[in-house]
Amino acid sequence: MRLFVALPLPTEIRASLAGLCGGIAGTRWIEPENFHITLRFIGDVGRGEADDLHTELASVRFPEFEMALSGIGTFERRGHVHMIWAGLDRPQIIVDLRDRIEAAAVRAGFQRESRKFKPHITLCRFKSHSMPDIGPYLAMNNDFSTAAFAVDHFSLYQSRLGHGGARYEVLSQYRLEQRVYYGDDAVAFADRS
Ligand code: 3AM
Repeated sequence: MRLFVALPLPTEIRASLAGLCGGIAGTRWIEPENFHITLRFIGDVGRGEADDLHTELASVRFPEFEMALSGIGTFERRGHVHMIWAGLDRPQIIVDLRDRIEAAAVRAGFQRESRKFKPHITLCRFKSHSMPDIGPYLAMNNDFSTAAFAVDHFSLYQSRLGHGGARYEVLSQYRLEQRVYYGDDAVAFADRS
């Protein structure tokens, strides 16, 4: 099983992202149902490792929060743009959540991830030999943003690689801690015990 841990995105947010997917020839855009924010790539594991990971992910405590998507950008590899992504308005909270998930993965017996974590939503990827001019696309979509939305769970995904690209299947969902609201201010978290 090829696994990863990610935040799913609401339907209306994925619809907004789908509006960004066009206008560059010769690239493969991510299918709207596949948009997500990867928190931890796990890789190929057996049932035992997956069970241990699931147990530790279920013990993660982190308060639910709100965020919006904001901006687009690129990642480069060996001097070539290799993907375009959409960004987030609160990257630090995603980094904090990913740190809890990283700790859970390490408790489950996985090696600590050494690559720097840069939260993003992949929109498309390029092959290095076919790099179109993406300047106009970036200029046109630079001010992309969405309304804020609630993040109340994260998910364990299985990636199945096929001819038409990867298909993602949710294996399990993990609820974030609910806030208790007194008036307008969230001052405590619900005790789920
Ligand atoms: O969220 P995105 O689409 O950017 O690129 C893969 C994808 O990222 C990444 O894990 C996500 C779900 O497949 N990925 C694939 N192989 C990886 C690896 N060996 C990897 N991330 C880190 N190391």
